[in-house]
Amino acid sequence: QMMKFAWDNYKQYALGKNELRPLTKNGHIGNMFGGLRGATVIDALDTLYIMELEEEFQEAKQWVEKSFDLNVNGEASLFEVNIRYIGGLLATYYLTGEEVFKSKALELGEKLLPAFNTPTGIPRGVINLGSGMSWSWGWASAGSSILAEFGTLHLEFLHLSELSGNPVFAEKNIRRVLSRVEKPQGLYPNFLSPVTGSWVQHHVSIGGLGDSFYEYLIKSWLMSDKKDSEAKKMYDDALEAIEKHLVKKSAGGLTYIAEWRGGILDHKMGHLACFSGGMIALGAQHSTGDRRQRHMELAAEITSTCHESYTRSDTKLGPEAFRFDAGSEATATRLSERYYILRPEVVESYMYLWRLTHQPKYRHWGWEVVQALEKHCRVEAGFSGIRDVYTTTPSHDNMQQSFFLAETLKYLYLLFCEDDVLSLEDWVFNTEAHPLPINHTDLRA
Ligand code: DMJ
Repeated sequence: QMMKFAWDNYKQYALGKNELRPLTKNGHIGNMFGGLRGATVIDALDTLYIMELEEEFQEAKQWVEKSFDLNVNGEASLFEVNIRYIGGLLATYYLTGEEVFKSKALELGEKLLPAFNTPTGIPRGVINLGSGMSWSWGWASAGSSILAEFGTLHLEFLHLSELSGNPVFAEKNIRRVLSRVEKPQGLYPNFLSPVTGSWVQHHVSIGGLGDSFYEYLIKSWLMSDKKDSEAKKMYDDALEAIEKHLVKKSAGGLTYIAEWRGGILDHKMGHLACFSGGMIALGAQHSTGDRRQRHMELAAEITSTCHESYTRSDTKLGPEAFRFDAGSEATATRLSERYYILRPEVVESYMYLWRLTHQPKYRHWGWEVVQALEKHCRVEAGFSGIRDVYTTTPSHDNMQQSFFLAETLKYLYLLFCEDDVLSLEDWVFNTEAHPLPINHTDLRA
């Protein structure tokens, strides 16, 4: 019902725009997708399909067939177009077998390739989908590319090669550069020059700017049916460095993953970093002995800390970032970090931890989120983010993010489904929660 409500309102007031503005009842286009439209349609497709909202799925599909225009000109984020559009189209193709989704994914994939024309082959972050010109984000120091952006392409690109028979996508491999460059204390900083292949700044984070790079290492290995041992080793080594240098316990006994700035720890976790509970639990399934137990404990502790960040607020939704310094324990200390924009990472970890442990607390925690969303984020025409999780006086941000339909609602749904709905044995979720099939080589033989 939440998904239907979110979709119906988007359809009524914003179909063809990128997101719904649920207070003003109109659409938002934004500047991340380079003139592409319908981000919410593409992000919602597989969720509608999985939830068996058939009529709504047909509405979305019709929009793709009739109105989704790829001949656009504008500055797009390579990362966002890949995870939302290519990921959404690929997943829907694999779920339905309908050609239109495959052909649009391949056509769009081709348009992203010029971003890789750099001296190192590390792509730049922004591309004009019409001219193929690419450049770095103005805010990224010294023309650098971002770890979580160039490190979050591989899953989709492997499928583009598999479906097209053209190896060019799979060959866009960033690991050649990453394996050569020296990693401070074994950690991967977030900013790398696509020209020289060296780090531009020593900021390390498992949250924003770093997050999905780690996720795509372990998921690349899983998606390859455990053949891509290079990815597994890089993941294992990175996690070991993170455990050694970034995992901390607060005075009140909460485990968290700090950020690192040139050797100095920033005792802060972003909401984005809360996906890591799920990732570490998923990876732990494939370790043995002590290591498996240690990683399952770490995953459960981080997920519990993220739950604390929700329960310590008045709305029972968590802030954008929370801190563990100057007496704070999993609470936001800055006004600018008190907002919640319908992000999925905490329920994502609940879903993985539920599926991997079957401890009922994860479903209880997920249900708390459902109730809080209904109470504080549902408005007359959709769901909206809120500006301050620490007050129940509503201040909505007037934005229904497309990832709310792609991820937050999908993970909540999967949390309450049987384990064989999109089984973790057969699917990996891209970082926008679009399911991609695992390449089970034994079945193919
Ligand atoms: C999503 O687009 C993806 O989950 C991405 O990896 C991080 N940010 C948003 C959701 O918070």
